[in-house]
Amino acid sequence: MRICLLHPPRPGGRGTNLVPPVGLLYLGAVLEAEGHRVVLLDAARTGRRGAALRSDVEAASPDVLMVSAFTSDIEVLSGELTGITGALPSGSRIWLGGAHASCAGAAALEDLPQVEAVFTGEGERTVLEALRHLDGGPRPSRGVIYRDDPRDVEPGFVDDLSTLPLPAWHLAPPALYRGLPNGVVLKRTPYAPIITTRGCPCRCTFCAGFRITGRKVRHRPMKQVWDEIELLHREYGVREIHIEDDNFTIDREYAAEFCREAIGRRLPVLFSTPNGVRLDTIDDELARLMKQAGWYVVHCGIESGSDRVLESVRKGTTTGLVREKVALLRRAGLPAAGYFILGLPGETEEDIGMTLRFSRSIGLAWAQFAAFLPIPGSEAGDAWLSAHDTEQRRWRSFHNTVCPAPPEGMTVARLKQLQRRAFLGFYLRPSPLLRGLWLLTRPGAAGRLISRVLAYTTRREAKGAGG
Ligand code: B12
Ligand code: SF4
Repeated sequence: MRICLLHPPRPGGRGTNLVPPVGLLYLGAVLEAEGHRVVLLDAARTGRRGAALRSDVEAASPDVLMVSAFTSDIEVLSGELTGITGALPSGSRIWLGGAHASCAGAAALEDLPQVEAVFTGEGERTVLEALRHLDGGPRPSRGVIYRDDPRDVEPGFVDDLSTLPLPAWHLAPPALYRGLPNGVVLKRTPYAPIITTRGCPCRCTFCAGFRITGRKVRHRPMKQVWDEIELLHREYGVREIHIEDDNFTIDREYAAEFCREAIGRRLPVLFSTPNGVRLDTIDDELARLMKQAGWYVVHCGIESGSDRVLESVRKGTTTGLVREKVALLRRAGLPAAGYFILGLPGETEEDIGMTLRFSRSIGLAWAQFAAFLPIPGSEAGDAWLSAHDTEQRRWRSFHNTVCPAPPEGMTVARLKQLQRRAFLGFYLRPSPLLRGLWLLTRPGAAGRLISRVLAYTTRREAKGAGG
């Protein structure tokens, strides 16, 4: 069959988070292995919308258009699908998977009337079963919700990651992805995201990762991971690898083994983990190994500088532990980048003040202050969404520069003001300022960095997107 994979345009045009859509590349690989003809349209990268995107889809003439979308993409995608549907050959269908589909489940069918089926969890197995169903096979028993039978079902997961082929990198050569990737800090281009493990057993209330990749941690065999890294370096000139696992260091031994392998192979590539690692999983030896392996920054999910809030969101860490581990990283020669969330449910201005002061007092090199997002499917997100009306649930505001869900008693404007204060207070100091200037020297980074700074310090409504 002819399959068109679509990474939709980000709200407002090209996003500042420009990452090859590795989930779609996994799907591309399993589809090609079954003999399907696959085209990828990455409109998040090209910025193509409206008539231009419609003609791209028309040229691909797919039997199935497979779309991967974040919740923040849904309103823009809905407009695009209205046009695209008319450009599809008769009898073709549109399927949706990815973050929004997995997090919202059957409700995603209401968001997008053109979609025939919504895929939840990891799609590599389910999508093949669903294609076989088009040829008369049985319907998949899990991982897909059809419009004509919109019951929530168990998500699909791949138990044994060693059975998966390498992502179809030829569909999205990394050199086409320029600018600021996830985590902002970048030393070398081209960069490429890879996944070494899937799943996270932790239960942070604000996170919906488990809806997509589950709570059970599964590893790819080390050899397969390194085959991919070697391929990326050799065939695509990649010089920096971004491990986008939910929690790369959750299995300390696996992470250490990865680092030892990197040290032994001596490939000229750098590493980072821009999705953030849990600080409680880092010890002296692992930090030293990461440094030797080629990490030059460690992004850390810190979330709050208030122990009361850390406990209420079930982070399972304390401010004391965070302070100790950031110091440990620095002793190993690794600057730390801290991720914080402002406006978590039940937070007060006093808690946020503690976070701001804490972020400046623990020796972080970089900090990012996201506003709480009520992600459907997460414990805190579902609680917020069920208590608020649809106008407040507009998906285009679903971005953490927009502060769509301030805690009880706080306005959107006030939370935005505190977010601005957090960024300015952190970065308007001599050493963070110098590091920011260093970033401007990175290829293609200046425009994106400036748009990102403006998004976090000024924006109240989602126009562009970035993280
Ligand atoms: C890396 C990452 C990013 C990266 C890159 C992701 C990308 N592909 O472009 C970047 C930095 C861009 C990003 C951004 C954001 N992210 Co993010 N991200 C992740 C993370 C950690 C891993 C995603 C990943 O690469 N997974 C690996 C690949 C293999 O999986 P996958 O892409 O999901 O694809 C698989 C399935 O979803 C499925 N599938 C995907 N598409 C399709 C399509 C079809 C048709 C089918 C059948 C199947 C299918 O099959 C694939 C293979 O198994 C997840 C956590 C998680 N556990 O998923 C959060 C996560 C998805 N992100 C999240 C959030 C909140 C955001 C932001 C909104 C944050 C912000 N800045 O405000 C933004 C939104 C995007 C934007 N506007 O920039 C949330 C949920 C989002 C939601 N419901 O929309 C998650 C779950 C984390 C959390 N805190 O809970 N993110
Ligand atoms: S925030 Fe990180 S540690 Fe917490 S549940 Fe999500 S992936 Fe796991």
